[in-house]
Amino acid sequence: MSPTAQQTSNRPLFVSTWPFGKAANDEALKVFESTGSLLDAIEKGIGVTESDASNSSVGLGGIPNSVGVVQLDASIMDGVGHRGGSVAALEGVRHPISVARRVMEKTPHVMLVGEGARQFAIKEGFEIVAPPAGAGNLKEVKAKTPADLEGHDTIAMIGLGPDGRVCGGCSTSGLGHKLPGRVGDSPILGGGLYVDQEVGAAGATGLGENVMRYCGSYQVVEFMRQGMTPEQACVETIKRIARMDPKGFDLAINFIAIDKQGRFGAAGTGSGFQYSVTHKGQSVVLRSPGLTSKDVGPVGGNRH
Ligand code: SD4
Repeated sequence: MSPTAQQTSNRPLFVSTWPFGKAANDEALKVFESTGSLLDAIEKGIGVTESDASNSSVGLGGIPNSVGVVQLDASIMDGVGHRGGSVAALEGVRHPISVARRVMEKTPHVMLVGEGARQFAIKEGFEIVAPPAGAGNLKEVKAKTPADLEGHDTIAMIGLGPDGRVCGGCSTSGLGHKLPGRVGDSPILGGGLYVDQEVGAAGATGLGENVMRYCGSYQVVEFMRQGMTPEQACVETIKRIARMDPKGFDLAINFIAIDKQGRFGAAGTGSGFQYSVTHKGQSVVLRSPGLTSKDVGPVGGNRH
């Protein structure tokens, strides 16, 4: 079946955010074919985006915060065992997704932040790299504020294996010009990523503040548990958030989702967004439905 039918019986299946997710998915498929590990596939696939110096919103090439420092957020989840790991505000590491995986696999914890995450990475043998030249151009950076919301394009990747295993990962440098220490939705399990071995998985990209206040990815998975298709679940999650949020549909949020039957889908605010779908023999970039105020009744916040 073609991916445009929003369902495939081909496994593994990888779905990720944005057109740049296609190269990441392609690598994930390659890694799966050589290792048979869905977690390796997700980690190495996301690693491609993290290494892409031209990507200004993932990895060390990302836009720095308001004091000129790149702080990275990442998370990973394995449906089997319902395991998760994440890092936030991590500095100087090329592959935060790999550190998140180590947190999951080698510590009794789920999340490490800031200097603690960096020290853990060092202990685990990760190289600490100096920021790229120009990253700390304070004059230029200080002229902006977090409200400029520049450069927010995270990679979230979710995958379904031939044995029904569901895994996912997420990595970002977050909002450009954010306040130091700001953590977005991407490393928050249930926010920017959620995996449920009984149901499927979801991931988010966009303005994290508008995702994490609503446990967005968790909500998408819960809607799928209630019987919605992945696309319906993404759409209904955005509608629900827009109904409650004072900003209505002016949210800049997007979701991707897969379920255990190999159905997949996405939705975003405004004109929607592009996402990538890959399985053996096919790797495509699709456009999600977009949602605006005409798609739902009154929006803009709960009233008493
Ligand atoms: C964040 N959600 O830190 C991330 C950024 C992002 O598309 O996804 N941008 O808020």
